[in-house]
Amino acid sequence: MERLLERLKRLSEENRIHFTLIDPDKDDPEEAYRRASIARDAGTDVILIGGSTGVHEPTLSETVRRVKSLGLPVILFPGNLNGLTPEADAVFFMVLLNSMDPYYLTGVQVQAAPIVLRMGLEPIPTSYIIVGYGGAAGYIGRAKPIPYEHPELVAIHALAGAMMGSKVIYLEAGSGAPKPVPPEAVMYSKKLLQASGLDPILIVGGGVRDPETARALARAGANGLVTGTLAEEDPSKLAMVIEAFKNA
Ligand code: 1GP
Repeated sequence: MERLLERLKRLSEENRIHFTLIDPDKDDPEEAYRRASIARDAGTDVILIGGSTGVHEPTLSETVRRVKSLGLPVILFPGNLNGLTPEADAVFFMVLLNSMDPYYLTGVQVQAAPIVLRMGLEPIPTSYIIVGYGGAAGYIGRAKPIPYEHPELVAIHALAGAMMGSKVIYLEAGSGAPKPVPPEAVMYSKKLLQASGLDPILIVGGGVRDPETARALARAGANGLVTGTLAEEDPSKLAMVIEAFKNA
């Protein structure tokens, strides 16, 4: 069977990928199912499930089971060890590249690695880079967010992530960010990633609420867009954002 990473790579080469993020701390399994089904109808490709705080493993497993019944791939987006469940297809095996805390750089990965193996989850090596606002992920992950005004710093973090072996580079402004990752940061990152010849999948998320922003990020070179809050606050807009991102 095709591995999910290969499928993501193929999807990103054919077009672009939209991810819908569901936080199992905010939504119970039924609500998560409802939200994911709206997102599927709006054209999302992949469901990400995870959050920074309050993840209760049995609820997480039930949420993944319910959401998986919709037929979309489900990737875990864990904030910690409690974000793992064998019910999912894969896990973003992440290093929070600009964390100041060794726990988020190697500690949690060492703890998680044998569990991921035992669960049979496909690990997708991912560099997670916090920009600007940072939100709960930045605070909990003890990140030193890269200022919005320094897209060149974002780009060299992305490049370092690729050179260390990440197949996915995730630029994160933080859930509910008042300002998303600037398109310049995506553009500079894409340029360096392409120049490296490694060309991992470049994903961006946090604070994207309108089609114009989604289009600008796509044109800057993003292969993937993550939205979470939008599906909670304004599901009617979701289809427009996805359409704008994919057909930019
Ligand atoms: C957060 O990037 C995601 O990890 C999604 O952010 O909730 O602001 O869409 P939003």
